[in-house]
Amino acid sequence: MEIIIQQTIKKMNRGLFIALEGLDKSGKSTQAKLLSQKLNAQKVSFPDRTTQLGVIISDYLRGNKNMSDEVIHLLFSANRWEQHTSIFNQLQNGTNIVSDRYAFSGVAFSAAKGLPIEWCKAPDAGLIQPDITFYLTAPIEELCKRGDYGREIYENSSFQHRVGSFFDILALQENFYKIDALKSIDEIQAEILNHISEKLKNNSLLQQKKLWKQVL
Ligand code: Z5A
Ligand code: MG
Repeated sequence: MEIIIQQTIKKMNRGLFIALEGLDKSGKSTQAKLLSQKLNAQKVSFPDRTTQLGVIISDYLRGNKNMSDEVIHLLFSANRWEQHTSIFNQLQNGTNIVSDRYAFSGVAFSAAKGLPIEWCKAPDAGLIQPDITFYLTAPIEELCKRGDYGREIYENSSFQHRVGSFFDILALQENFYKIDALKSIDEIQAEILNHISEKLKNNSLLQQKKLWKQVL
């Protein structure tokens, strides 16, 4: 199936931009890695901890740096703008991009702290809008059991519930494709590829769009 997808994307004259969003430990990074291999895509991750801003963000997430909710929100957004031109150019050159988290994480996490949703969206308005966004979700009580849960400051269950409710709101507003994160890794990957293939059958992906231009 991935070969048919790649051939269809080639006819679009630009790359496809896919974002993976969702709750902590829902398997975004696992799926992003597999999908980027299958679609011969460039993988990007947010936060991008490799830049100077990313190092500050990483210190904050590990509890080593205090910052106001507004300042850390703007840093997360700036960390995406750092990659904007590179993502834009790669898409124009026909390279597919798979993004492990994107601006929707920014909104869900900061809104969960009490910042207004429209305020949270504003600094990311004008970034490239993903063509398809997958939303991996499952009961937090199940996801807590996975991997190294609890290492970073946001990984506690009451905060994650609030984050989840804002992801649910965004899922409706932004037309995310929702995936049950408790399925097996292979089942989820197959569902993702299937949905991409279905989306490519209509013309809705022809125009590259920008995020939230209307909020400015
Ligand atoms: N944040 C923010 O506040 N504002 C922003 O703008 C952005 C982010 C962009 C760090 O993100 C934090 O930054 C994050 C949001 C906030 N908050 N927290 N906490 P991060 O992306 O760097 O976080 P992470 O450490 O990579 O965790 P994660 O992304 O939440 O995990 P994941 O990528 O979704 O899951 P995974 O690493 O692929 O898998 C987790 C474990 O589950 C691992 O052991 C896998 O082998 C296992 N796994 C994966 N899939 C499955 C299935 N299907 N079944 C069973 N087990 C599985
Ligand atoms: Mg991850």
